[in-house]
Amino acid sequence: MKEIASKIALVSILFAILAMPVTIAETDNTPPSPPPTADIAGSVTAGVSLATATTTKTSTLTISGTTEANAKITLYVTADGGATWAATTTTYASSTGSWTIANFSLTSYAGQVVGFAVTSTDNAGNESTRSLYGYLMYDASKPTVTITSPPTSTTTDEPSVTISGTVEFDPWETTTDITLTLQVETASVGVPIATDGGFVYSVALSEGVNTIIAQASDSLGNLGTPAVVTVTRGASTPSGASPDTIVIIGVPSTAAVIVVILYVLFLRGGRPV
Ligand SMILES: [Ca+2]
Repeated sequence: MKEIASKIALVSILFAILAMPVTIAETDNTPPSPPPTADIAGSVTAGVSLATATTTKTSTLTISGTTEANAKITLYVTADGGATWAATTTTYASSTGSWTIANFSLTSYAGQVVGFAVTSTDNAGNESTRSLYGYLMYDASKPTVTITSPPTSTTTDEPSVTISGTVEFDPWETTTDITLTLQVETASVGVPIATDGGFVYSVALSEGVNTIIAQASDSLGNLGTPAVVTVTRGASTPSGASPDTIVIIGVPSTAAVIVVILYVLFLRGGRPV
């Protein structure tokens, strides 16, 4: 009897255990919505696609937006047109859902078109899909001008000198992005650049020392270091010529040649040249 009573007690305990309420924790596997694209704003304007990427010489990006309260925001960067995305920095949204990633440095991406996107991650670790901000390129490099001829400290009796040289610019730039200026004393002129970066231009000389400065900038205003040569014109002005007008001249046009001939005829009082 005692054995039967023990078995009954054991069975009762088992039933009691089975009758206990069981609590199973629910797992949150649902990722949050991605940060709304329309709410994302950046300190540097970005193009919405790779083809429309903007260019900037500002070295940092501040980006902000909204998401669900207290969620983690991760900034992703692609440098291969969106094929791969790398998580970079993170921040947390406020209790109202606003977030800001301030002064993200662009210097390590100089010269590359990079895309930016953000995700939202909830407290359970579920990460949303990416919301694209856009594409941009950081360009802080300046064009470089070299005057190859004449050498500095040149002396000449000629009333003008031909300046030749080269401009080096970034691979993503074309000559239309570059502005080249030649300055002789106080007069300056824009000079066309060949597709290979070369330039040839003739400038008039005053008597004495002429300081000639070549300087180039890109479309963002990155201004290169000036190249400088001095050319000294000797005092051998032919009698009758007028040396007091200093102008920058380019390749003479037919009209300019006609004007000069008429001027010489005028000086000679109509006598044959
Ligand atoms: Ca540049």
